[in-house]
Amino acid sequence: MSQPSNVPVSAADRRFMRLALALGHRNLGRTWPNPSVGAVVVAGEPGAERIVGQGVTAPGGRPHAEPMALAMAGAAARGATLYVSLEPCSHHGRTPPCTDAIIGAGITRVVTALTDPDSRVAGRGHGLLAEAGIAVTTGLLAEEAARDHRSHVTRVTLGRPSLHLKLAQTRDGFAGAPNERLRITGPIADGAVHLWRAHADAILVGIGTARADDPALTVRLPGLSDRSPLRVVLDSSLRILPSTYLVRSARDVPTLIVTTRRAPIHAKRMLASFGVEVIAVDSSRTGRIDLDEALRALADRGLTRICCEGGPGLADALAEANLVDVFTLITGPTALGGAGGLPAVGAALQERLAHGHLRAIETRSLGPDRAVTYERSV
Ligand code: AOF
Ligand code: ZN
Repeated sequence: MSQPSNVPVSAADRRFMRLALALGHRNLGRTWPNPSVGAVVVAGEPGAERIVGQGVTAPGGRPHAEPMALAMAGAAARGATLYVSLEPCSHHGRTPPCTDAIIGAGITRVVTALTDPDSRVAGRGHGLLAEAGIAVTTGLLAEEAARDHRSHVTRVTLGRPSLHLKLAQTRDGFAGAPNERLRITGPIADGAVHLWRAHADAILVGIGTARADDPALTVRLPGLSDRSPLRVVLDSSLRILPSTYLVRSARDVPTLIVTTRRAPIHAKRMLASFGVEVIAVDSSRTGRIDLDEALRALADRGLTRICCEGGPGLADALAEANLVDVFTLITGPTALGGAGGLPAVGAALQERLAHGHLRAIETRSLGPDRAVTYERSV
């Protein structure tokens, strides 16, 4: 099979790929089990380019981005360039492969950001396009694309979803004061958290947080209130109470509880009567939920992007099990001093940070709060 020829890319190529990435970014959290891909069709000579089509993977994962962009372009796709944030698929799924649609539309150049690691594609998409005489350039803005497609790559290569851990701490490092509900972060940081939620397939918390904070874990941003993802609680012995908001509101926003096989049957029945789904996985040697198994079970259901909102106990267990792909630590302006309770960053997470397993990639001011985001370095 002929291989793609990597011709030099121009500033315009970068601009159009940025647009494809931005389009794909929009539907993050809505396309699982599929990745959210962006595609742009550009016609015209260099210096006089016109965007004639755009597409993003539809909610639920189908149609794919490329046929949407090609349909918008119509006859203008003939002789045009297609920019796409992931290698076009070459397999016969629920619809014919995107490579057929691209060749059929008369596209003469394809620029992609990332090779699709899905074993049904894995370079075959690029190869088929090149074989059809299309000029193929790969790897443009690959680093940016790898961030948005991290979930797809992790699910396909490791069989688990990607995990973004978020923790808030006081200025002196506490997760909060004992026996007291304390707001650590302000409204601007809360807005950022809600946007992460909207871009996740599921939000994960431990039973400690579910009981202590009684959170809603919904997206409350104007225009995005329909983007609340699935809410997942890890609860090894089903200690969750029917009065918990996550249980009471399960008919409005789906809630899934992951437990162990030793959970009492009456608790399962109670939860089912509220519309809460319960799945059981193996427990670890210490009798707690095996986190690898729990994440695998979520991936088996098609979930690819998990945002974990704590608390500190679950966060540290995830760090210990080496399951944290991205970590955001938000620090508020208030110090608790002697009134402080549990430290937000536990020993295992501290160690991962100290040894550079998680390295800082971004620092943002969110009103009076500061958010540092770290990424897995290997
Ligand atoms: C594309 N464009 O917009 C997306 C792609 O189950 P299917 O048939 O929909 O195929 C899913 C696979 O297609 C998925 O695992 C990934 O490899 C690819 N996703 N490919 O050409 C798109 N979302
Ligand atoms: Zn496709």
